[in-house]
Amino acid sequence: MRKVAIIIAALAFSLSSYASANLLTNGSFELTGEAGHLTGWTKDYNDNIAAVQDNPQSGSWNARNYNDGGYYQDVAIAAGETYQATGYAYIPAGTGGSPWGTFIGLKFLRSNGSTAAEYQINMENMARDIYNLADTGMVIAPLDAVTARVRFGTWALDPWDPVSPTDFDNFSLVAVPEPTSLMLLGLGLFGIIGFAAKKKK
Ligand SMILES: [Ca+2]
Repeated sequence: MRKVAIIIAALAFSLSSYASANLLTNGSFELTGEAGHLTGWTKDYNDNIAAVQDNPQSGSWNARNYNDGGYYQDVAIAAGETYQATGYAYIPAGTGGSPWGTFIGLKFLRSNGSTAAEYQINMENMARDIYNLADTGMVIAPLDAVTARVRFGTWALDPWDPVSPTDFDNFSLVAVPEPTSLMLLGLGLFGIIGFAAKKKK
């Protein structure tokens, strides 16, 4: 019976990690590497984002945008599967010119780099001086998509500048298990329990 308990515990653990594993590298900006605390992220446009220790949502580090600029991270995904991207942005009180915007987004890309689907959460009208959550909800990767691109940044249209600085932290991209695969895993667990109970008799 003890063996079975271990197997069930292992299955439950793998199930919970499957449901919640963050596919992003360094989504919290706490890791350091060849690109400092922005390791894992790639510049999208402009040179105004740095990792700082001034205003983390958690941990010690966050990404800070000093004017306008964007970063992204690409992750290989499975077409047709369900994903969910989340992240947090902090816009201080103050006036920026208009038009400008702060966003957190998710793109699904084809193998040739073209966009198959795009989700963008615009955050400039959310509450100031707090971290606000951006959540794509559960979205299905198009059948011709091979990559998920998680993006964040602030854009401005010359001569207007955004409210500055804008802080970002705690990005996550997770694969959401389908109800059918969850059900199969559950049935597997019941099967093991049933087998163990029968064996004990
Ligand atoms: Ca952090």
